[in-house]
Amino acid sequence: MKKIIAMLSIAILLCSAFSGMAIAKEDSGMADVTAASAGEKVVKISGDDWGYSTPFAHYPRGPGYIRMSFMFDTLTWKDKNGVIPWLADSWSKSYDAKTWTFYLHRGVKWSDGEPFTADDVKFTFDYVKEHPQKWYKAKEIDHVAVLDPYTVEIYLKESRPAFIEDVAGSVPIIPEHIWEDVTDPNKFRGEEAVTGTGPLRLVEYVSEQGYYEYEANTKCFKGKPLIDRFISMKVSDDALALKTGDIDAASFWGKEIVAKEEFEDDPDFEIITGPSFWVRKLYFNCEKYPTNDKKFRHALAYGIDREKLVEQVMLNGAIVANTGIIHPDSPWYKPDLPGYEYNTTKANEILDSLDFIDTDDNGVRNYPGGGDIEFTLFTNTKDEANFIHDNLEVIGIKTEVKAMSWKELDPILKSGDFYIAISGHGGIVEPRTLYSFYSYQNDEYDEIYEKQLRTMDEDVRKELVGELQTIIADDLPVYTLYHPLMWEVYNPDKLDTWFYTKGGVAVGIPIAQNKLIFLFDAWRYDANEDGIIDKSEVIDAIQDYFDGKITKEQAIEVVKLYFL
Ligand SMILES: [Ca+2]
Ligand SMILES: [Ca+2]
Repeated sequence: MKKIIAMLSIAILLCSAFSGMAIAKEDSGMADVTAASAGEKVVKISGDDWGYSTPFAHYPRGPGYIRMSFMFDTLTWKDKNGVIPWLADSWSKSYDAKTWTFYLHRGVKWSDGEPFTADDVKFTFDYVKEHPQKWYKAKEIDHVAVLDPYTVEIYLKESRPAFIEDVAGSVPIIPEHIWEDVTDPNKFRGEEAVTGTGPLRLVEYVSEQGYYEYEANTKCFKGKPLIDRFISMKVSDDALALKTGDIDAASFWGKEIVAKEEFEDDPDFEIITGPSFWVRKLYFNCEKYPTNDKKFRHALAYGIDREKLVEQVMLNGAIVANTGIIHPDSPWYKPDLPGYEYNTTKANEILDSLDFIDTDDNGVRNYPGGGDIEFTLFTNTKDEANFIHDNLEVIGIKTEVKAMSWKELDPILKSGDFYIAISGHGGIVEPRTLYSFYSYQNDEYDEIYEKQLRTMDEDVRKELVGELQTIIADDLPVYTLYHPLMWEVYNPDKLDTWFYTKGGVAVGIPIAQNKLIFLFDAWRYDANEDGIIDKSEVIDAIQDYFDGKITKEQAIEVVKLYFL
């Protein structure tokens, strides 16, 4: 008790010191500081059109989810160290991981002023069962019970030890009072549709220009955002736009390593390096002849020089991928899987053994007693496809490269109207990324996938996840090509809070646009990252307060951590 009183009196002393000096500052006529804090703080990034930012209308890829997550919060979230409480302060699970109880944060309000309660959580899961969100269908939910306005229990049909990672940390909660009357959520637009609890609120969206303009949600339960306005828009050249100040931050990856390097010695910019949790793959249609033949898939894998692709096309801005999909830095990674090292002799032998012989001597192998083996190679990036086109030509397989946007490519993969295609995705840090392969059907695989979901013992689960990777690497429904390296380049004068999320944002999105960058975090003052706010770090915070960079309340939060 004595200690608490001592702490309080020091804190009070500091607080009064703050207010005294704040007055002194104003009296001394520091107009520039006042003007800076009165002016709008706008941060701009580059980006495409990723659909309207609701859980039902965003484009189902990482950047679409990210733009939606600025408004819509989840029960838990992740920062650079992993899972953190968010709409839920804490949670517990039953012994079998079938019942999950969440204790919600009190005093959270939707951006229209209505209170957020356990009813909204129950409503969300009930609603999603009838109207699937872009990335979530609530299939594993049995029912949800509201115990009181701040306690909610989620009952699952089966054990789900990774419920936090797989569901609670990624399913956006929506306000019941708004969505209860919405019958076609995919088409719901306007101010009401983007009512959320998060730090920003969408105020303008222009699809053709990929233009998103967000305003700070000053009533956000995590505190007033650090910026007033956030804009994401299409620019023709990210590096150039950064230099001219048209944008304040941009993501670079893979072969853009060259553009990134331009900023390395530029004192106006900072660079952080990402986790590379993304994979580019060659997809085979496993339901159509001849790509439904595993031996044929193996032949093509031997015929593709991944090392050279990484070196010459990716300019070493990538690493050769794990054939089991999961990234080598993930705890779920299964090492030592076959890589199908470039070997045209082996490729040719397999193709010969399948009776794919160039009978008419035009350089392209023929089907037994039929025409040339010729495919359209669908892709969204031409140069990689051209490289593979040339590789396959060497082993007598003819391809025609057809490049298009993600939005055109994704439906083709889904429809199965292809033989081979190049695509990719993030999330390759968690087992749930191993869920689907478009045309690939394998009952044994599906069984192991379902089993690992329910497995409580982490070591046993890891073995099962390893088995999945082994099956993929052997069966090759996809042949993984590379994991791109990633960087965020930003102007720290505009916003200096960028970071990469441990395990990726939500379902493993490896982009540095976690909404936490918009919010004050007293722990950012732990400059030497020893988990302790030291005296010198408190002094930094107080200095920042006097420089007008943070508010009095924020400085006090740092001071409080010092006394913890
Ligand atoms: Ca031929
Ligand atoms: Ca420290």
